[in-house]
Amino acid sequence: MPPEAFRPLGSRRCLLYGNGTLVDTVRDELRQATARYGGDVRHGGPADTLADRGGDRGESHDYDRGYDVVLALRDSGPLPAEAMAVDATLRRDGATLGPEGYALARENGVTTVLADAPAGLLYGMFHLVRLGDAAFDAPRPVERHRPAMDLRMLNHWDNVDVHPVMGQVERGYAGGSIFWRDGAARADWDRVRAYARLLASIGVNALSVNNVNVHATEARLLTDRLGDVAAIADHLRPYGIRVHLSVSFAAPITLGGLPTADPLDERVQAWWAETTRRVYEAIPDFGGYVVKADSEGQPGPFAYGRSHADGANLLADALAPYGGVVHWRAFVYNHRQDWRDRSTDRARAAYDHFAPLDGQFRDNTILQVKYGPMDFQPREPISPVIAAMPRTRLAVELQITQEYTGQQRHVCYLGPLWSEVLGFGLWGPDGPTVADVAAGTGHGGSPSVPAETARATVRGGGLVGVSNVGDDFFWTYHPLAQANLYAFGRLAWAPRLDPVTILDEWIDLTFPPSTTRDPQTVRQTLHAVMDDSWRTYERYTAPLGVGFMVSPGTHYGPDVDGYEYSPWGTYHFADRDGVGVDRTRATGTGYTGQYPSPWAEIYESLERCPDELLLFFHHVPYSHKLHSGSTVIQHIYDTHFAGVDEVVEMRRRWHELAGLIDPAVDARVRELLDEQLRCAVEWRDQINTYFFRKSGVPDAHGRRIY
Ligand code: GCV
Repeated sequence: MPPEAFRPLGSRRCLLYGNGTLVDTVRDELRQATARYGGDVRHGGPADTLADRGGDRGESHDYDRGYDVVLALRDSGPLPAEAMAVDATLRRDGATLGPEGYALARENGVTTVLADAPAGLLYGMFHLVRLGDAAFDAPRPVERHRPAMDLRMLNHWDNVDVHPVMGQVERGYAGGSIFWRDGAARADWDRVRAYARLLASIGVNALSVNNVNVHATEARLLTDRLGDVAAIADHLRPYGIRVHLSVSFAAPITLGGLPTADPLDERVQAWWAETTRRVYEAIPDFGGYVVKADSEGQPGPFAYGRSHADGANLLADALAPYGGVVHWRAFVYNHRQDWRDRSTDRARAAYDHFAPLDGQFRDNTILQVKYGPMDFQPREPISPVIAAMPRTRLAVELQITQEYTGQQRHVCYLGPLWSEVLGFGLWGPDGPTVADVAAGTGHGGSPSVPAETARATVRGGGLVGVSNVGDDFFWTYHPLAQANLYAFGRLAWAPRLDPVTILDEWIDLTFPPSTTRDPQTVRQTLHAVMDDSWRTYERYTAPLGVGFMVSPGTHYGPDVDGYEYSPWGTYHFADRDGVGVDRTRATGTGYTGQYPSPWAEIYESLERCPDELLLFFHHVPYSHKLHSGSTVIQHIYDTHFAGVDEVVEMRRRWHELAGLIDPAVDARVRELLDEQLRCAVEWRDQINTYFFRKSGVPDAHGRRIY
């Protein structure tokens, strides 16, 4: 956020009440903003607190000069009349704000933010920043704001050592890590602090600092390199962010010198208990562990004939005395598959492994499930695991880093995708949603747990996003990719927010209207370029939900058969007659049976399956008619021509911003739009040519196919 975003708040006279680290952060923010824009700040509160704050007295201004904003903890009174009135309304309604919520109101020319705990005050202050001038114009009745999800977490896939294949940040497209460089902590604390501030402004409250693929050096962050993690924690703490660590399941062997990592072995349990005790000694507010086990080569409990529940509970028990949680990832599948074997279906794997374990996990285990059954494709059905485990805390994992969505070289605003994911009715359009399960506010039950019981007992695990931030000048390489980080935080706080409204907020904060001579054009152009960019990306890449078709390894650019004969389990089965994966119960892998009704029937049925997922669930002839009226082959041609035309238009629109925004941002985006167009043309031509050659069916409109 440029300083200008703080002008409306910074030009006001602010009163702040309360104590604690996070309240001090609010005070410092207000001081900075008011010093720049002519307002002032008085940190009030009980007399004894003031006495501790010698410096504050000096710069506080006289009450009689009035004030425009009050930010207060409710128990720090006596408060000014306006705040007392808000408090009275809350009491009358019996409303609680929780540890992170706040109330906001405006009356008699005073804007008030009240919270029960310091984090609420911090988030309330950033709400005022988001509102800008609107926070200080018309009266506002008392509004209550509480996050939908308790845990709003980022995972960094950052390596301490530069990995020979994956580099400093696995699937990172924004330069190096902001935490690590060439085997050591960077200690560039200014950027870490600025990052923490940025994350607090969107409500993120947890962050893991290293890759889930834990290599040798990174494993030691748990023991002799714990000091590095503690130092990062010190810089995130003032912004209400708790640090988590990805750990290796084999750590008792590799770090502890034990002959085994068997979760039922008492020596292993004692090692984790003692190691975890030391972690909390160094970082008292440590959040917990993140684990990728028995997945893509990472060690896990299978080596000892134990289940994922045994493995997760081992760590959960070590963390429980300190209030920590273990995020155990459900991304488990066979990556050494034989492409000739049509019975193994990667999409089935997470459910097959985890659904039978429902009810066996400790309360402080959070099963972290990718939103789809495969791997963050631009279009996948929702993972059936999310509906299948009413007695397990589930977190839903999104990928903010754009591994499969253009790698921060393409404009691809993911707010609409995530909004669809979070709003998806797992038991039909009107039932509880993915967001309800992640938030712990609703569940439709399972064959063994009636919906009523599930609703009463479900506890949410929150939302997790794989970060897209690095040490690049623009933080996310593509300046417009910052909107994805922003949208992640806003949707974790309020999953029902409209993604276009979120984008509007981001545009106003990032390109404040006061910084350009034509704010209207800036806003309209950014919407024109970004609103539909995810669907544009979908149009010029793999069709109708079939997924992959990307270059193996890098995952950038087209390679239709790149994974077709590989062990990774990501196939499309195109031949001269048709394309798609038969995942039906009747004739295919049976995957559709992992869904509750009505989706089990809808996906099973060729007639009812939504067009956009057709090839994920069915193998069909090229002549198959879609609901749209088009055939599959004509749809492939049409969407690929349209996708490229849309990128041409995006580029044309962007060029209209010349002279209206920061030239450095303009230059970077122009350069990347050129690359996006080049890459989209490549996708179009390879996909269209491939399917034309396979099918022999010409384009109905006679356009150029090679
Ligand atoms: C961190 C995909 C990515 C891997 C990533 C993995 C995961 O397979 O390509 O780089 O590893 O997902 O989520 O663990």
